[in-house]
Amino acid sequence: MKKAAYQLVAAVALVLTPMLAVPAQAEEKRQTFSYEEFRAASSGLSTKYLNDRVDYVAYARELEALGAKNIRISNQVAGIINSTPEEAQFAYQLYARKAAAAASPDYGVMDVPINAFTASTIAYNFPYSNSTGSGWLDNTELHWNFRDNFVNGSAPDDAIGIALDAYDFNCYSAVRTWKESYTWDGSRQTSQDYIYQENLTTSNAVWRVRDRVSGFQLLVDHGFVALVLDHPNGRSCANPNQRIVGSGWYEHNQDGGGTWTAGISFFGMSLEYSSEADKLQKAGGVATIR
Ligand SMILES: [Ca+2]
Ligand SMILES: [Ca+2]
Repeated sequence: MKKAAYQLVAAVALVLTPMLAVPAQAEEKRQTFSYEEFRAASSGLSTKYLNDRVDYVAYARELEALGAKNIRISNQVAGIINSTPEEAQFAYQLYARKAAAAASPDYGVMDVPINAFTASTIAYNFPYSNSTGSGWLDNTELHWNFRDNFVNGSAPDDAIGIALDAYDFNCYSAVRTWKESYTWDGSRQTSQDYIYQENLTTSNAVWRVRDRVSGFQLLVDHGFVALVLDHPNGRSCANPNQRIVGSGWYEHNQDGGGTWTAGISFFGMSLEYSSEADKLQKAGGVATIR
């Protein structure tokens, strides 16, 4: 049935093509999104593919269907460094099998189990067009996921950081950040996403994650934040296809109080706490675009 329908569409398209004669440029434009449209179209993919059951390949295929290119993935704990989705998936499956075979979970610094959460850096770009122009948007994202049965969020807020290596300001400009968080079953309370931007410069950003439990659910079971560079078409600059290099970190803390201040650079993120808390930081790791 599907094949027949496809053949029919193909046949109709063949007949109509000379009549429509759409200019190539208009055809291309119709297939690109604004940033907001891209985010709306990709909403929910992290629940589908980057929650407790991880499928980097299927995730990447869906992003690519929306125009994403150059997808690279890092997940330092799983030994994944700037890998293609296929390489990342292979390594992740080995890691997950080993972790499942371990008799009991290891414990990290203080009392946060080492397998409480994972952090991945995912980098890619996609073409955009909107009312002001067109170009490419270079995304560096930090995705986190707590085990669905890990329900232990508490003060102070968790922290996420993303930092970029030096890039040519004449070619690129940091335009925006993005944030999404979900409960274990993919529910998203859009009126309250529990993520607050702490700091934003041209090369890094820090967010606070209000990891709280309600109704036996961790409100921020999984999600991501993104730091996005705009690469407009038609800029004259020395290196228009420079490799963008970014890295991300997630630090979970619990059973403490007070607050923290964050220091961040391309080489790492460190938090200074006003009072003691159980904590564990994981690095997504370095991922590049182009
Ligand atoms: Ca989860
Ligand atoms: Ca916390």
